[in-house]
Amino acid sequence: MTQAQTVFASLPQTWRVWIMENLERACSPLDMANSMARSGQYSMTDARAAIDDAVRIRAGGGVSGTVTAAETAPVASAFSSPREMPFIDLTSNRIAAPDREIDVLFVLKKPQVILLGNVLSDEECDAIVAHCGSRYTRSTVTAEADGASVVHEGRTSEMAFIQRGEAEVAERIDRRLAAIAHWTPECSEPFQLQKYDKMQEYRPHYDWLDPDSAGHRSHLARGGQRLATFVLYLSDVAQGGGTVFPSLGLEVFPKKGNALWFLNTDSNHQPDAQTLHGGAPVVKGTKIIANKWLRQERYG
Ligand SMILES: O=C(O)CCC(=O)C(=O)O
Repeated sequence: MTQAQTVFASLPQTWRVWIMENLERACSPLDMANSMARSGQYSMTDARAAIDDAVRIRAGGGVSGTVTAAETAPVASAFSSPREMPFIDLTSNRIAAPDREIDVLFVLKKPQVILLGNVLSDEECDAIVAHCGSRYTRSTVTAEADGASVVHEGRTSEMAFIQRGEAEVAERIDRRLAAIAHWTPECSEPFQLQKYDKMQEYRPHYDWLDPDSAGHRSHLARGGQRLATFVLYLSDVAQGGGTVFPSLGLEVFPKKGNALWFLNTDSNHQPDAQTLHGGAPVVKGTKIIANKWLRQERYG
């Protein structure tokens, strides 16, 4: 039987075991290649080649670092094609959602950041805010170590959730956002409201979940990566409270009924480091937003 040396075979035993174990656990090959590249020991090209070799070895039932001639036959690479992404149709300056005409106010192409106007009526904003009444509690973030929800000095706002099926107005908006993003509502998290009073803020952070963080992995297991974010502005703010993107030199000010959209990943569902963003301190007024995160898979 003809055998060929593979990139996989050239790896130390620890990496070979790591790759095989992660493939066995159905981890995303791209997440794995990213982790290998981030270790500083391998280029992305070598990491991808090694993982492709391992996929072929598994498919052929091989266990060693070599592959048979049959296994070297051309097969689709685990990395070959971009994956399905939510998207906003920008062919017109107005988007016809099933129950509302939405304005496209600005578009940043890369990373994609889009400001949409007239997404919610004043009444819808007020109804969402009224629905949450006084149920707010201090906002939390996901701890990197164990995935727990913890209070953090960088996020000083208060938060409240609206679970799926809880309020007709939220369901209606959920369906509208899903239509705008060409994504199923089930592949998204419930609305998370954030209320910022004077000087409250959320310092710059990422919305994507880090596959290399133990704490984020348990969240990734429930619905996969956060591919896109909608920030719905439910109130006007007299001063401050913009959504800031420090790497892009961009600040978007809240306007009741508008929605900010951005993609958190590239077309291969890999985290985009340029999407660093935050909520600047409110100087005058109260800022209320609702976050909607679109996931790779069904959530919850
Ligand atoms: O407050 C904002 O404008 C952004 C909020 C945000 O980034 C978040 O809650 O993840």
